[in-house]
Amino acid sequence: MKAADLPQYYNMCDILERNLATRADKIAVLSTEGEMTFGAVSDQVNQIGNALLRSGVRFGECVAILCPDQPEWVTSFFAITKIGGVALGMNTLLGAAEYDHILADSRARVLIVHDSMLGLIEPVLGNHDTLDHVILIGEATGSPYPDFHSWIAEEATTLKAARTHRDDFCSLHYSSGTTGMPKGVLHAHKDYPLIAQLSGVDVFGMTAEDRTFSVAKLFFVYGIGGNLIFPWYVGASCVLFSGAPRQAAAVLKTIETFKPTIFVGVPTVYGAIHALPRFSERFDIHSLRMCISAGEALPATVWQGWKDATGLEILDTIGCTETYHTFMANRPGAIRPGSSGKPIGGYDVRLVDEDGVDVPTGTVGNLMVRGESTALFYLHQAEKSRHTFRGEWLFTGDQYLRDADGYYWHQGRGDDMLKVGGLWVSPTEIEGVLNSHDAVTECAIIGHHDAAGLLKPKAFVCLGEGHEGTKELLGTLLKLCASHLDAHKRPRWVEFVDALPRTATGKLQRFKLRA
Ligand code: 3UK
Repeated sequence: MKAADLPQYYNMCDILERNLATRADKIAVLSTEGEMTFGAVSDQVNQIGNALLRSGVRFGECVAILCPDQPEWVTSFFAITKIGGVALGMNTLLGAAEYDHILADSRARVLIVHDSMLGLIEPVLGNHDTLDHVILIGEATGSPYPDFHSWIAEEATTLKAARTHRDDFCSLHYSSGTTGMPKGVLHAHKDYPLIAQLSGVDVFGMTAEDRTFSVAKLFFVYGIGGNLIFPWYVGASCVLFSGAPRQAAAVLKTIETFKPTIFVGVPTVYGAIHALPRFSERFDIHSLRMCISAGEALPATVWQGWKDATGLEILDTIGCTETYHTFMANRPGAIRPGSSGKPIGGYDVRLVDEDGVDVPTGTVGNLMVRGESTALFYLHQAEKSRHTFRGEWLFTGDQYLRDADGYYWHQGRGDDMLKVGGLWVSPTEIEGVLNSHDAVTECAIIGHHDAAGLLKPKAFVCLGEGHEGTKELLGTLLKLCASHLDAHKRPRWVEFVDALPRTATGKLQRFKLRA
């Protein structure tokens, strides 16, 4: 599928509305907050769209959502795009300074906020004269802000979609980098059917019979793609989970209750679930036919443990906010555990050296991606945009190695790579060795300067229950490294820690370990 196959004037609310003729009465979304049919969703989308228009939102203006994953998040998102606005699903785990930046950078006119999150953002609301309305979902008694459901109650359930060009922007996603404030990535209406077809249908084979469930939240593009856009594009239902992503037992309980067929997970959650003793006997997860992973590399040991316990093979896939979704993936029946698989249809990748020259098979290079769903720039970031968006090609910042069979192996971020004794060292390789020890649940390698000021690998190690960071265990881990790694790759320091610092979306923050 190509963008040019879409009508020139296309509004992405078609992904919802294409279901109305044939399955308006089918359940579109399930959650502990209740369920809604495609017809009911469409009615509410139209009411919200009408309320936004009445509130003065015009074409191209931004409307922000700050809310846990629940039906109102979804209906608001489609309503904003339907009237030609730009939908901003805010990360629910940020601090006031970041919300302040995002409200200023996006110039959001309306904020739709859940009562449980209001306290996070309320201190900075007064800083923005571009923000006209704050609408509250949940308990609004005594609050100065209108209640969401009263705000839409009198609105008509019909609404004509704005005549958006397929290249008009319809959503804004803030991506937390390793440094600085989050960067805004704008996606166009055309990107939605593109990713749904290229990933949802062509790679994952989703059909109307499926039911998706994601631990990656809707504000994270991996989550909204896998758990909203892909299922609705084919008429499947999605399960929304408003809980914290790392509560392994709650995730299993949700699977048992709502019986999804497709699980959209991240490596840390697969690891946390696998660490629960006899989890596959204690919880009924037989409804699952497919497990997807992304966000960071899925260690082969986690892949194998999951397969042994459940019989299911996790598909490790990689995407990024800039391409919106997946561009490389392991395909069912052709999995190389520990690899990111191969490029998917619609995307080309290259591995290049520092001068932009393609590197040969077996050599680590910088990953570049080309595909039609790629964003054009970072909002208000000319400098960073020039570095990342290089004509048709996107510079991902990832380091990869392609093997002789064409599979791609992640070697860490470009900025995480270490040069030790003049030789490249990939943190991932050392972590793989440490992770292979039974006592280790997760670990991270960073570069640390020794007394002579030379960069050497340092390990931060988390241990499973019943294990202690004794001298004996330290010796065992160092011996393990010595037997599997070249001398320059062996960690010179090992620090036992309770947890590794991670971003709201679960990515390891190596810069915090370096600090
Ligand atoms: C890293 C991976 C190794 C990699 C995302 C699937 O994660 C997503 O988007 P983000 O913008 O981060 C992108 C960066 O994350 N990464 C993601 N997946 C993997 N590294 N193996 C993987 N499987 O550094 C990449 O550049 O937050 C993931 C679909 C859509 C997405 N946006």
